[in-house]
Amino acid sequence: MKRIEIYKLLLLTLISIVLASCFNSKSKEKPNIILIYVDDLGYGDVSSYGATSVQTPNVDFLANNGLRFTDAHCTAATCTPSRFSLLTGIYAFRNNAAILPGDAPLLIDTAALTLPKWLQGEGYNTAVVGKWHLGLGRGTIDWNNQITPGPAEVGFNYSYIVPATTDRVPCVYVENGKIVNLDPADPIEVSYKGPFDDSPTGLSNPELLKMDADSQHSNFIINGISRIGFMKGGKSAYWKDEDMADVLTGKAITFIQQNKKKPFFLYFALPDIHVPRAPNERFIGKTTMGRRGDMIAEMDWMVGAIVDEIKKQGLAKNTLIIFTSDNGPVLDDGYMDQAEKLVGSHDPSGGFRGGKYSAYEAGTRMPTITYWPGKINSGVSSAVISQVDFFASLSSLVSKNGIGNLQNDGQNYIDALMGKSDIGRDVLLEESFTFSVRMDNWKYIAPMEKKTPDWLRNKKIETGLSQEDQLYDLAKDPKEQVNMADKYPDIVKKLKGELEKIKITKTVKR
Ligand code: NG6
Ligand code: CA
Repeated sequence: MKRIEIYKLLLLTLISIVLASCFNSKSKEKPNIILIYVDDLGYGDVSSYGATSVQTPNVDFLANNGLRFTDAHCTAATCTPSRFSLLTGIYAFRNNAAILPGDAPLLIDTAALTLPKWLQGEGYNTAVVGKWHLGLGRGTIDWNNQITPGPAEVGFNYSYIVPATTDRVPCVYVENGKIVNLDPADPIEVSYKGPFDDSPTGLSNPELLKMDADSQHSNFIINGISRIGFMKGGKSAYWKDEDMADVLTGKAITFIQQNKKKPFFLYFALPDIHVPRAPNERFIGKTTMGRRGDMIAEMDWMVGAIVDEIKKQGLAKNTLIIFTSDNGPVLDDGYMDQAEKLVGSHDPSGGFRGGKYSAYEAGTRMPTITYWPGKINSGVSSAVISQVDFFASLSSLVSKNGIGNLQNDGQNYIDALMGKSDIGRDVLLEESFTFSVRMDNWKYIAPMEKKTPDWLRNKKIETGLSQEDQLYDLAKDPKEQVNMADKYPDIVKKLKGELEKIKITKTVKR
């Protein structure tokens, strides 16, 4: 072979090596995404958002070194609807999503394209660890066999879940569709209709309880805590509430370790700080606010453990972490855990009105932080963000065309999430037991059409529900005190029109 031909050959080989390595590193460059989704954490519940009665150094680390949002929202003031929208990019009302009992069927259509399913198509390994609360199975669930459909059919390669919430049966973990540690000789049954036998309940045997509860939460007792609903069997599989933070954080860390070589999506859905509040003893007394404050300290530890693991594995530069919550804060949510008595000067709603279940701002305005060293500069953003946009936004981060022309309610605000733009939503929908719509400085709360449920009426919370139109000027009146609906009928009409536009949007194409 002539020397010139040898050079040509060498050059060609070199070019193909360079091209191949570019291609490979490109797929490796897809960022890992960790979504830390806290339960019932209010805008004012962490120190980086103004709390002083509790310190949250790990959340504050993300806030100080990432982007802290001041006007970011979950889609609804309760859990199931927010989680539905987060994973599907569709408003919860289109699917009648409401708080689910623990034996409800899977709420998400298994044919629907979801955020985790779409990421799987992009080469991601996906996991949900923690609270699910989106239903399981179809119709009657056989808890003793493979429970399906569930997270796997929604797009998660791995799942280790609390099926509903920690105040609802069944109080067992489900890993990849199977109840963990279930003894086949002691099969498990679940009912929300009535007791199976004369096992003690919170009502019949209050002396067995670690904390008293209201009548809804006074059914079957597990680990000294009465729950909503009844169970039979499955004793070896019962969870211990005080160990839950360790168990779930451990599962999340194992998933990270096992997937460090390929892009992954971890939806870490913390059961903290939802009731029943039973933190690990390491956190008891960490605050002066009793169990609710101590749960915040536990939640902060969980966040720190994940961030430390990411650093330890050398993944920080290639991992986007999003920290946020599913609905606003609540003090008394059914258990006598002294949250109201011990709250002191702490304001869980961070200066806004309302909280969990409420149409007022604190129902959906969430502490929200994006953290990605080297890619996101530290700072504060006032962009109006909704979690319904996470699917479209994250998809455009992962691939140039994102989810393309998939028609759902979400829009692409990746530039806002990355701190490249301050432009967020023009129109923001907030779901509660009614609808609120925000545009410019105005917030419109639609009259409550249905009857307010009794349990909600009996609570000491500001629901924001009224038979009248409500209009607030958030620029002058961020605490929503003065209803301006009579003074500005044209603005009411305009925002009502925006709400109608959202409502009549055509059903979603997959
Ligand atoms: C309510 C429960 C409350 C909590 C909530 C769900 C009663 C009286 N209240 O119905 O304790 O479980 O549902 O919370 O039963 S969420 O964060 O999952 O939406
Ligand atoms: Ca919640």
